[in-house]
Order: sequence, then C-alpha cells, then structure tokens
Amino acid sequence: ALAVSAALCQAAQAAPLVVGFSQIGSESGWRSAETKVSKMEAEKRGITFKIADAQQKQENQIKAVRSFISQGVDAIFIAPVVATGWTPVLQEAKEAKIPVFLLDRMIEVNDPSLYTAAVASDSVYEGKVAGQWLAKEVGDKECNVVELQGTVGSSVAINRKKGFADGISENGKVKIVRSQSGDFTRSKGKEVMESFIKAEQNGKNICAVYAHNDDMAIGAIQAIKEAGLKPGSQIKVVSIDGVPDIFKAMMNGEANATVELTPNMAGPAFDALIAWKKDGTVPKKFIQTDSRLLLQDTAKQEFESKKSLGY
Ligand code: GYE
Repeated sequence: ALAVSAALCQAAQAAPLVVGFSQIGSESGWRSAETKVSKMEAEKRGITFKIADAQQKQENQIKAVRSFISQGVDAIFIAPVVATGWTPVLQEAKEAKIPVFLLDRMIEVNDPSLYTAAVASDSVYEGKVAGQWLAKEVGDKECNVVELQGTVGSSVAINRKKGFADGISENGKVKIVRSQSGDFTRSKGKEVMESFIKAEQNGKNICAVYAHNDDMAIGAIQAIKEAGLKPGSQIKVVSIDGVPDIFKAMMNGEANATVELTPNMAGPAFDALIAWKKDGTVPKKFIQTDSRLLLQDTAKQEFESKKSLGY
C-alpha cells in the first residue's frame, strides 16, 4: 500500500498544471504579443495552457471563467477588459478554491481576496512619464494636445489619462483640448484623429497627440499624413507600449516617444503559482513590471531587439 501511495503521489506531482487564460482579444500589437509570449512561457514550464479569446466583451470573459471553473483548472488568468463587474464570477472561483491572477489590467472590487495576485505595470506612472516628457519637450511654447483614450472603463485608460494630466501639469502651457476613446485600435485611432484634425483648423491648432497605446498612435500618424501635415515634427506623437511598429515610426521621425511595457505578464504569474504550489510561498499581491521611456535615439536598437525576441 505504501508503494502504491508513493507512486500515486509521484504521479500527482508530475501532472502538469492546467491554467486557463481569459484574454481580451487582439485589439493591438501589444495584445497579440502578450498572447504569443504567454504561450511560450507556459510551454517553457510544461504548463497546459488554455486561452479563451473574449473578442473585447466582458460577458465572454465571464463565460470563459465559468467554463474554466467547471473544468477544475489549477488557476485562472484574466486580462480584464473593464475594471468593474467582476465580483460575482470571482466569488464563484473563490468558492471553487481556484486562484485567480490578473494580467496587465486591474479591477475594482471591495474584497481584494477575490483575486490572488496581479501582474501589471503602474499605468498612472506610464501616463505621467509621457506627460512629463511632453511638458519638457515643448518648453515655453503653447501646446494644444489631443488625447486618444483606450477602451472606456478599462483601468489602463482611466489611469493613463490621470497620470498624463498630472505629468503635463508641470508646464502650464500644455493643455488637453480634445479627448476621446479610440478603443486601443489602429482604425479607431485614425478615425478619431481625423475628426480632431477637422475640428482643430485642419490640424494647425494641434501641437501634439497623446495616445494611450502605440496602435492608436500609428493610426493617428496616418491621419496626420493624409491631412498633409508632418507627424513627429508639426504634430508630436507620444504613446505607450513599445511595439515594433512604433519604433519603425520613430526611426522615420514620425513618432517621438513611447513608454515601454513588457508583454510578458504571464511569466511572473506562472512563477508565483509554481512557487506557491511547491512550498506554499504566498504570491505577492501586486507584481509590478517596469516602464521605460524610449525616444528616437534608441529606436533602431529597440526595433532590432524586439525582432530577435520573436515579438
Ligand atoms: O497597452 C494596449 C492593449 O492592458 C496593458 O491593452 C494593456 C493595454 C495595452 O490593448 O495596447
């Protein structure tokens, strides 16, 4: 009997961890990179990884989480599209004793024990870094800024807006004149930028565009060019993410600055989960990733290094 239970024990130990990931969708280059990198990180650790694509809808995410609960996975990762509305489904996960890890966006809940840990950047800080950069860059010229916000109700859109407003407040000459959501996509970013340009004397009244992600900035660059203006000089472009295409635009002088965040949010979450299962190490509640301000001078280098990572 002893030998049998030892063998069973070993089998249990060897059984690969199963993790379900409710991913938002593929709205941006950063998001697609995150999906790709997450799969690679799971594979490296021998984890069985199931990804459900929610196509931008919270209701699909809630369904996916319920399905992961009924499958009895070892952990659930969620990149929450919006910040509110998570309490009931997280309660269900908690009752089923399945730990939940948030990736790249945060949620608003009264009971923080509804999730185990979160891996994300400090998105208020990202906005602040972008704002401070612009505040310095324009010096004592008047600067009218248009802002392309991310998905309405997402923690990152709320925080990046707040942080940027704080960052530019260091220079009284810098003002936000228009602000609207472009839903983190290139096409919406372009569309909204077109309307901003029309509303602001064919773009002549705009000194800079701040986009909550690189993809919307790339859409905006297209709109600026089509209006006969020069992005990067006549209208400065600052955004967040650090995807290869923004470095390309920076290399061409068409974008000015980005705040990089890693697409590898899953790796640290896997490591926390594994350590916890192994010896009970309680995961840190908030695992913060770095934010780096990157400018044109290193764009080529950054582009090359992303390429070599298979980004
Ligand atoms: O910046 C944007 C994506 O939640 C950090 O979502 C993420 C953001 C990222 O669509 O490109």
